[in-house]
Amino acid sequence: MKTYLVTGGAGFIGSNFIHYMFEKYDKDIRIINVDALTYAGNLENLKEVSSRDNYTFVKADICDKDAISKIFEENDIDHVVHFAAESHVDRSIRNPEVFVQTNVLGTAVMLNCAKASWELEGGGFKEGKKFLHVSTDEVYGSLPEDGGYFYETSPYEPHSPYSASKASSDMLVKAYMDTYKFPANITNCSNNYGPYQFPEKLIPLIINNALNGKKLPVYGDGKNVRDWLYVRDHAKAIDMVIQKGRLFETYNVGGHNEKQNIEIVNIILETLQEMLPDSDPRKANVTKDLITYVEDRKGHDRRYAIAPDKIKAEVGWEPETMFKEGIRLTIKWYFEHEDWMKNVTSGDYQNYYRTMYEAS
Ligand code: NAD
Ligand code: TDX
Repeated sequence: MKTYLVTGGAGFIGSNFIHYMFEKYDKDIRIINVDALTYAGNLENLKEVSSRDNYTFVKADICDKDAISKIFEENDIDHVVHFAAESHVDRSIRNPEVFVQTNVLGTAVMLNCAKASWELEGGGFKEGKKFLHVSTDEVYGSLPEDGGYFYETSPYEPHSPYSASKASSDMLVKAYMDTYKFPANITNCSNNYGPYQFPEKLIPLIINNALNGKKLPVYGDGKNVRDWLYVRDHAKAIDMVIQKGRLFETYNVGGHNEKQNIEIVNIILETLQEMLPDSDPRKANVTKDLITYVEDRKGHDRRYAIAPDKIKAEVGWEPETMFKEGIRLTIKWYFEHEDWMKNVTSGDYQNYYRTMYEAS
């Protein structure tokens, strides 16, 4: 039985990954989830798995060397799946330090503890171990509007404090692979959407605001392009890279689904109109009049697009969920989880929202 140490498993992608893994492998794996439960971590995301014998939650900060090495001392970890990070670009523009702390230092602690636990006395590493570092396409910078893709060989050119911190963490993983032959893979994925995404990110923010008749803030001219991937497809890609990816390689993961932000907002409005019954009073709120162009994000990258050719050729992964289907599944999930949204938008979220969108 393989033991997975998942970091950041109480966040958006981490919790989707844990659900995916238990649905696929059921009792044949063990998962230890280590998460500091920042504003973005929510144990409610995992309530269906929390009573499993083969699931353990540890509340700890990945920067805490003692706590992390204790997990490695007490368990024979086969695979680390490293999601834990500060993940929101706008927050990184306002408060970069915590991004360096968690994303760079935290990754260094995870690498060091895994290395110490996995290395053999005579050199090399125990058989079958792997550290999967979950990263982003934002490390490659921005593409021109009229073409081009990010490949694994594209140069790193991060612009935001978030992407600079993720690029630094990728470089650390690369340095461990080059220096120690540390068994790892890096995946660089495009924008995810789906259940359990915190409503600071574009898609859940627009769904939530539209349902509440609140303005829909679109940065700049709304024509920035992102390449959207349904989160379950990302979870599957990570599992496949753990199983089949060649050690020391990087794999780009993307949806072949480029859309301008304004297109995303319009699709959400149209889908909400289709899905809400006429009897639902919220239906009247959902109109294009809510769209409000606001000041652009500082240093806003214009376009991201992934060429997922390598992961398809070597690992056999391809995106499966078409955007039309994925956005319906996502909206349906938010319809069915109104309490989840109420809980995460109470308290601190209100302060964040006021400072971010209503202060100027
Ligand atoms: P998220 O913000 O939803 O979740 C992050 C999780 O990490 C939370 O549960 C939080 O409590 C935890 N965490 C934060 N700091 C921690 C610390 N110091 N110690 C332990 N736990 C800590 O993020 P997400 O969107 O699920 O992203 C997960 C990973 O995937 C990140 O590394 C991110 O860079 C990467 N990624 C995200 C996307 C995307 O579209 N969301 C795309 C590509 C890559
Ligand atoms: O209110 C908004 N209005 C708006 O126009 C918000 C929150 C965003 N936007 C724009 C900015 C981006 O062009 O929408 C686009 C998507 O924004 P986010 O959802 O904040 O995602 P992005 O900045 O592209 O980064 C995401 O994808 C890559 C994740 O947050 C990162 O963690 C991941 O690495």
